[in-house]
Amino acid sequence: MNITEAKKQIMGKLELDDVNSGIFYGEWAKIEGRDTMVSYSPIDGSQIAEVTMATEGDYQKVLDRAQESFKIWRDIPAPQRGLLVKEIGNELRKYKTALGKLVSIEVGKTIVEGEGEVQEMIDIADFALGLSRQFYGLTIVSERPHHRMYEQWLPLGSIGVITSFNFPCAVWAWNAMIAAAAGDICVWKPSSKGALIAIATTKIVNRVVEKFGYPPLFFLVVGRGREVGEWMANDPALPLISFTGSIPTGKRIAENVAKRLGRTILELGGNNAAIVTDQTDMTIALRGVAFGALATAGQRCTTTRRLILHQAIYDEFLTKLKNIFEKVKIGNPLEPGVLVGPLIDEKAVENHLNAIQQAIHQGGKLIFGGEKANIPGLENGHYVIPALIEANPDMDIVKEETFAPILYVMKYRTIEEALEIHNNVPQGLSSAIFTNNLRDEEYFLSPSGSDCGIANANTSTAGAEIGGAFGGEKETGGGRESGSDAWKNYMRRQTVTINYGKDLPLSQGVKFDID
Ligand code: UN1
Repeated sequence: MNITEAKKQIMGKLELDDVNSGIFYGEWAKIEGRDTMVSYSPIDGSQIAEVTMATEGDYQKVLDRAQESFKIWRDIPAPQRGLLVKEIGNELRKYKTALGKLVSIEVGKTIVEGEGEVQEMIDIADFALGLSRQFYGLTIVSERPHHRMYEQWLPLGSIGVITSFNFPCAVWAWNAMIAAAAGDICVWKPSSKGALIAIATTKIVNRVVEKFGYPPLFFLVVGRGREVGEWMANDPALPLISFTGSIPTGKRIAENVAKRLGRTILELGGNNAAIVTDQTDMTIALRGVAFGALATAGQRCTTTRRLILHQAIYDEFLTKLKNIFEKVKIGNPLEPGVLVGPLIDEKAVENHLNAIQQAIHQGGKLIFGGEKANIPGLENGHYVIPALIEANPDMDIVKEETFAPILYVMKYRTIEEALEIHNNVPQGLSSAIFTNNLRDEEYFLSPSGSDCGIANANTSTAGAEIGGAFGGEKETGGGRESGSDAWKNYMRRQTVTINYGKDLPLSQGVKFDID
């Protein structure tokens, strides 16, 4: 299917025009008088539509309205807030195909991955509904007679969510659905590469908010990253900034937010490795590594970028993996059967080519792919052939995250050595071991094992479920989003002490007799 045809199917359904407002402050800001940006499809380089960008005045209006909404929303009981989130999940179910296709058109994911993205939003809405009845706090015994202590969790405020192009709406939903159940208001700055997806998503969710008669809860500010990102990071009206993106930008945001003592959730780069031991189910390991390295054309934070193979299976595994790389279908992600779509833009293609050059220069051996891919009829798209490179763990390029399908392959002898190689990078997001050997698996999960936020056995580094807390250590930033108790980031904890006695005993036995 070509883009024109795909566009025809969905633009009307998603209420998108040739020129769209990128600013939602309770109503959509007018198109007139604002700069626009063009959204191009990485599939064929064609223009999809234009989007207006926010001025500083627009941003201020968003923040003012968000504060007004918060005053109402924070007092709605959490289980009722959950019912809104539930309905948003149901509405998204109706748009799974259309929004999923827009994800394919605007950021180049395959059709199944585009729909998977929307499924992730639906899943987190279900999760947040359940959570809305479970914002539990502890009760604490008091050292004083006739005193009671407990913890309660209260809404935090308006929160800023800055998302990346590669999960253009799912990562927003991880934040927004939990934040909404928690009683917060969400101000979203999407990647300009995924602006239309953000607009379509905001339209879908706001229809539900309006139907319930609530004030606007999900605001949108499309604009230049440098500008809007800085406004948000420096704004004390946003007690929390959740940022997904590169390590350098994350560091800048974190610094600015820290200057005003705000909170951050950072989900920055990953440089994830899979270890394959000598006792492995080859079929599972090959599938897991291929999916991890190739899905989303290597543009996931969780992409498998390093493969650490036991010497006994090294040659066999690599030959089989090379076969898969050779056969994998690269091309138009709207076509069924295609597994690797385009990179997001020409800069990403350059980064891919440069990283491979550097790897070779630093002593790596290119054993497959790496060049630009020419897809007939899609000459202006941004396609590359995934690369397999035999590398040495000390090469500088192996320690960097290149957002492209490049897999560095390394050899190990003992499990201890494998983990040393594994942990020898600045990032710490996801990791995997493929093994049937219990001792190797347990070593991988022990304190001497993987230093990542996510550690998987016999499944890929990529493709996490929303139920677990998602995020990583070291330069990945330490943030946790989506499942488990990540909701605590979006609320403020209050420790409460109640005296129901007829006296005022003080803690630590302190006496303060005023008569
Ligand atoms: C990301 O790349 O920022 O685990 C998120 C995965 C997806 C999320 C990735 N569920 O691969």
